[in-house]
Amino acid sequence: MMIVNIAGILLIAFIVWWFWIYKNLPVAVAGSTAVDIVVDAGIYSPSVIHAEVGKPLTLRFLRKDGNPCSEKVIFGDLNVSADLPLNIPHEVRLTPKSKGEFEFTCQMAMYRGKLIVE
Ligand SMILES: [Cu+2]
Repeated sequence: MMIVNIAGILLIAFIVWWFWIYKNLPVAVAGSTAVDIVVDAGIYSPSVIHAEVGKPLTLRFLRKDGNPCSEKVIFGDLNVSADLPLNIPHEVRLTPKSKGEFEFTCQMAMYRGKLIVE
């Protein structure tokens, strides 16, 4: 009984870590060079990108996940989407027009990333 409880607590701790801590850790700052983002195992890495208003940025997605759902990356609020080929880097260029936080996701929003424009 005790072992079951401990296993349950460990499982909960793992889920919390996975969804709230680990997924939000990697951060990149967009500058004059492209930001490389790996799409694999349910995570955009890095998943938080900082950018500046009015400055063009290039996000270079490398999709390693064969799941067809991950082949699209959608920036809903920015009206930008792209098809990501498998294992071939694909560049998405955009220029944020306003400050704010803009989410980008795969088709079913299992993959989630955030563009923070300052
Ligand atoms: Cu998906």
